[in-house]
Amino acid sequence: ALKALIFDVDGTLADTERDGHRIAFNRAFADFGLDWNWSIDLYHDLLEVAGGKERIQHYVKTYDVKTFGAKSPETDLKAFAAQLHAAKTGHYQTLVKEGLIPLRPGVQRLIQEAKDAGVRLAIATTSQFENVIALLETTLAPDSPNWFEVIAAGDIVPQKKPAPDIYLYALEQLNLEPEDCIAIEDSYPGLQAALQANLKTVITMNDYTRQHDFSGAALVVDQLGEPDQPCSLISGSVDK
Ligand code: XBP
Ligand code: MG
Repeated sequence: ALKALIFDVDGTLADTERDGHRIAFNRAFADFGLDWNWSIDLYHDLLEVAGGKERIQHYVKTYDVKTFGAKSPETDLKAFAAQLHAAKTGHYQTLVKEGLIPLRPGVQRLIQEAKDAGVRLAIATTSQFENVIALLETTLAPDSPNWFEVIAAGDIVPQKKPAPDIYLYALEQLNLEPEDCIAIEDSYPGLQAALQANLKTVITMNDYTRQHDFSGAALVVDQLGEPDQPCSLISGSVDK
């Protein structure tokens, strides 16, 4: 029987990337006097690399950015990315707390129904812990972080998605076997992480992940659905 749902955050609970993380990165770049601008299209490509600090380093290396460290050229890339990322986290929190990033359809309903049915709740995300808390408090309910027994986030494991580490950590903290749980994800890297942890996975895709390969998912839907806004089934079946 199903004992727990393990949720991804970015792209799954809310569309946080385009109007949240991306804008926050750009604001941090401006703070540091950098002329970098992550457009919607560029950010689509950059999303291949999970984790904000990792994404900044990937950008500098892959796009041959010469101007990094405008105000601190002497620091190495990893340290510089960490400084930039700290500023980005501040901007992201501001955006989230302004209420500009709503939950996706069906998320509130599913979490409430699971809670009422005694299904345990957990989170497994690449994002910073404090970003997850801000999003939950603002969109779900002020006390909603307490609804989740485990909030596995950010740097708590060394290897980010698509590595399974964050899911393995969540399972260990829940003290459950993968067959007792379902993961809910939106992206290819997230699906790989969950599948490698032997989790049955439901994909709720979005505009940034529509083209991803979701082979191996138990179910793929376009969103989680509300009574007046049913989801469209893309592949899989509910009794799988
Ligand atoms: C989410 C991410 C994150 C966010 C930024 O991936 O890739 O990196 O873009 O988060 P997933 P931080 O949904 O698969 O967990 O800047 O807080 O790292
Ligand atoms: Mg995601």
